[in-house]
Amino acid sequence: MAHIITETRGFTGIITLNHDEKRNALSEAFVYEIIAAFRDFRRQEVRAIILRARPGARVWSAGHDVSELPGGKRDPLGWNDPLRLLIRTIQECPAPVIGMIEGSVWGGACEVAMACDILVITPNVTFTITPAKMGVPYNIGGLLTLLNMIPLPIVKEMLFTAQPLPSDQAFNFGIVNYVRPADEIESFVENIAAHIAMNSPLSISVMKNTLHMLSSAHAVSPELFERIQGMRRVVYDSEDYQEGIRAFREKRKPKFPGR
Ligand code: KFV
Ligand code: KFV
Repeated sequence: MAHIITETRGFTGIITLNHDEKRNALSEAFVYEIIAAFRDFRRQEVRAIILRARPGARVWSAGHDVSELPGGKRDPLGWNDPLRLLIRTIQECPAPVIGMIEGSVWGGACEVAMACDILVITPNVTFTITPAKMGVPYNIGGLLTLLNMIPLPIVKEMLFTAQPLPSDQAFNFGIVNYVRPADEIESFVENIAAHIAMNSPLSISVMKNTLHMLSSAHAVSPELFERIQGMRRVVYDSEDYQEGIRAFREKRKPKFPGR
């Protein structure tokens, strides 16, 4: 059964995450559905895409499907992990993606939001980035997605405390474009999409692509890359990682030994 709803309005494609029972957790199957919708919209040459949850959703997305994270001794966020595929799909989509967000956003779903080109949120939105609650070493590209949107001291606080960042702070830090009440957000976002659709899609897609290439143009030497991967490996091989995943499954607070 499909867990997303897609719709085209004029030149705008709308993807609505619709898997409330699992709080829109990003399982592989769910992510593949979303990616397929992006592919269809590309074929239809839509000029803007709105990525949203159902009206009134308390959780926009609960992030990575924790039940699908490996048990250990393997990179939990490798190149072809569903979360990585979804992030690249949004970044490589020629049309601007507007994240329309209501409710709480967790873990990898924060990165999905930060990969969007424009963010409009309701006042009840919180962003909570949780790998440290799970003993997960977030991946390099993923940290860069966050760093490109969130000022360094703020992203550090979010990563280290795993506490929610409320909407007003997200707005004040320039992380989101607008905060709008739930009953206005839809027409507000559709208006932005309509403005985009009136402009040249060729000009827009090249500028989007170029901005992405420029913002990800960090030179990392092979040695530095291997060093970071080596540090990450210590974490996903650790007892902390095992404990983090186990605690989540057992619905209890983790007790990290720190090794
Ligand atoms: N993965 C897998 N299943 C999840 C899930 C997740 N991230 N979040 C929720 N579910 C399932 C949950 O197990 C339950 O299934 C159902 O969704 C409803 O969740 O079969 P079940 O038992 O019915 P509840 O009952 O927890 O819902 P609620 O009381 O409304 O709380 C919502 C929420 C979002 C606050 C809570 O589900 C929650 O804390 N979820 C985990 C949020 C989180 O820490 N996400 C980060 C995942 S790790 C990650 O993204 C990454 C990349 N990383 O590096 O850490
Ligand atoms: N280039 C050439 N001529 C221009 C011009 C421009 N950007 N902007 C105004 N003019 C001329 C206009 O053709 C007219 O000449 C006179 O200035 C007064 O303009 O020989 P004419 O017909 O008397 P009006 O009548 O349009 O003045 P007004 O009604 O006061 O409106 C002002 C304004 C600024 C709102 C309007 O002129 C306008 O929309 N201009 C174009 C603004 C714009 O889109 N600029 C971006 C250009 S493209 C660009 O900069 C880049 C680098 N890019 O990549 O896209």
